[in-house]
Amino acid sequence: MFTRAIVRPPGASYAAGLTSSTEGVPDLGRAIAQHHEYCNALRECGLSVHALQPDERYPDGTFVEDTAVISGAMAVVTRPGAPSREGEIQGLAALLQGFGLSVEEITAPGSVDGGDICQIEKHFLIGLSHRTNAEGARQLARILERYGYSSSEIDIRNNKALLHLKSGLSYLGENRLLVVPDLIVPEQLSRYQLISVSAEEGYAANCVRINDRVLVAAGYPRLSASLERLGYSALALPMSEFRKMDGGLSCLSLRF
Ligand code: CIR
Repeated sequence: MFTRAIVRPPGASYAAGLTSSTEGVPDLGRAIAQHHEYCNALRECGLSVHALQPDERYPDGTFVEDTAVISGAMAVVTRPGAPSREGEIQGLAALLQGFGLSVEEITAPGSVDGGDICQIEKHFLIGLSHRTNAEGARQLARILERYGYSSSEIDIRNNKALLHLKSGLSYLGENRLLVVPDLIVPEQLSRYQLISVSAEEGYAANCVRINDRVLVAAGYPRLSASLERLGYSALALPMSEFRKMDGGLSCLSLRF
C-alpha cells in the first residue's frame, strides 16, 4: 500500500525542457490544470500529496520520478542522466529522510533516471538507456541487493521510441506486465502475463498501479477497455501537455 506521493507542479520555464516530441509547445496553463487533476487522482487513490515548489532553473523538474527510486523504507536518490537535470536532486535526500526513509545515493560517473526502474514485487528491472548508464545500473543493483531486492537489466538503447524503460512497460500487479510491441522482452519475463499495448496506443503503456486503482492516460480506449476487462478500476487522466515534453504518467510522482 502506498500512502504518500511527492510531486512538483510545472513552473514558468516548463516549455524549455528536453523533448524529442513533434507535438508542439506545451501550454503552461493547461499543463498546470492537468497536473492538478493528476494530484487529485493521487488523493483519490488514498495518497497524501506533498508538492514541491517549481524551480525555474530546472524546466524538467516536474518529472520528479526520475530523481529517486523508493521502495519500502529505502530511497535511492539518483543522478539524472541529462546534464540539465542533475541539479533537480538538490534537497531531496533531506526531504526523504524527513519522511523516515533510509537514503542512498547514486554517484558519478553513474547515472540513473527513475523512469528506467520498474519494480515487480521484490525484483527490479533496470533499463539501460541514454539516461541510465552501466555504472549507474551497477550501483543501483548493489544498493538494492543490500535491501533484499534482486534486479536485472534490460537494454533499450537501440529502441529509439523509448526514452525510459517505463515509457514502454509497466507492472500492473497480479503478475501482469503491460508492454509495447517493439520492446524486446527478455526470456526471464516470460513468467509474467504480458499484456500487449497496440503500437498506436504505445504512449499509454506507461500506467501506474496505486493501491486498488490504475492511472492511465486518457484517450487510449483500447487499453482502457482491456484494463476494465481485467478487472482494474482505471482512472483516466489527460496528459497531452506532458506528452509534448516526453513525459508519461509515472514520471509525475514519487509514490511510497
Ligand atoms: C526529459 O527528457 O528528461 C523530460 N522532458 C521527460 C522525462 C520523463 N520522465 C519519465 O518518463 N520518467
